[in-house]
Amino acid sequence: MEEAIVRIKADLGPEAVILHTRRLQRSWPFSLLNKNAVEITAALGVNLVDQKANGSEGKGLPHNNAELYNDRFDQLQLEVEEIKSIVKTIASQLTDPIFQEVPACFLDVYEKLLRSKVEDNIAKKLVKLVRDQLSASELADPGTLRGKLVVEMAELMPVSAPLSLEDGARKVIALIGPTGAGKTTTIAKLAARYYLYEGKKVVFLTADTYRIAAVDQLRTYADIIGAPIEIAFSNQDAREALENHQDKDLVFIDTAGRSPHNEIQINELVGLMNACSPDEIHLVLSVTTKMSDQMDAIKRFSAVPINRLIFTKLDETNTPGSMLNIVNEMKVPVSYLTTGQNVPEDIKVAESQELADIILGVPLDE
Ligand SMILES: Nc1nc2c(ncn2[C@@H]2O[C@H](COP(=O)(O)OP(=O)(O)OP(=O)(O)O)[C@@H](O)[C@H]2O)c(=O)[nH]1
Ligand SMILES: [Mg+2]
Repeated sequence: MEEAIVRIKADLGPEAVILHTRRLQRSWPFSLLNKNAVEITAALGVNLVDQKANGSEGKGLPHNNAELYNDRFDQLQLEVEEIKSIVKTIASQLTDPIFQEVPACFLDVYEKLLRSKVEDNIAKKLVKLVRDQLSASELADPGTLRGKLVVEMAELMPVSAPLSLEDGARKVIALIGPTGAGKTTTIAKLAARYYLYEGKKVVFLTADTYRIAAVDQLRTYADIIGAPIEIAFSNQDAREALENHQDKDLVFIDTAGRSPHNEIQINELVGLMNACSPDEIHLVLSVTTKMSDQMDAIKRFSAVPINRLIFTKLDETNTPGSMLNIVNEMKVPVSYLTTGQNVPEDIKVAESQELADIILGVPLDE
């Protein structure tokens, strides 16, 4: 130990500080070199002048080296704890047989999926699917691997074609979902598009009569595109409104946001859907909502025969992996994605590969 310290002082000068020492028992098989060794970590430490220049003396610069190193040590200890916990998570995954004998880029992919908040079991399933289908040389190529992954993800996320309108046949579309998910805004986007770009005759029907502002919001959009709006206070009103607008191409039914925790509200919604028997019922979910709340919502709304999913607010999240979890759980195709507040611009027809790309972090194109 003394010998080592002398060498450190010779190398680093008298200011050198010992950070860590360790005695090592070396024993080499069949060797005459069996002897003890010491390992010492030393440093010249931090430049006090630089710290001052950076203005980091805010809470009082330590008065001497000992204090400075104590501070540094505490900070390092925190960092080490953090690194230990990350390593622990990754290490626990590495023991999973899935990660045996696959190239390191698999971990990259896996980590990307988890960071996007794809559920662990789905991420692992994808890794396994891709591994089983590619040869060793294909696996070694990140491009091929990613391409295959996108294909497998896309397969898990079916989409529906956009609203298709046969001549003469009216289509009734209802949007349901939790409060503030974007139902009204999405209806406005869809209606405006079909009216402006395809010249379709559109009518709005709102059953959201709990708040005056809600009716006004939809009325504003109806006024802009010059479409009629019907307000249904009861299921009977809704039936009559549908009766009165036989000549339209598209009926959009806007519903009040429902708290997934309120059974009565959900039952009311079921009643309204029965009264209107829409051709399509789209469940609108915001990707900014946390996963457990999303799962709660889909459980409650499953009382309604949902046949499409719309994901909103893709512009506001960097964890869009919840889309994959939800589609995988509900087995219902995705119809539209919305990407901002602008009516009618910020909406796109969902495509499976694009959904996969978004989840893997490809930015939304403008
Ligand atoms: N950033 C972003 N905001 C959106 C998007 N879609 C809707 N919003 C905003 O989300 C808020 C709620 O939208 P609404 O359309 O009123 O939601 P809703 O589901 O009808 O809400 P309730 O009727 O209260 O249940 C509004 O401020 C919208 O502008 C989107 O794709 N991106
Ligand atoms: Mg609304």
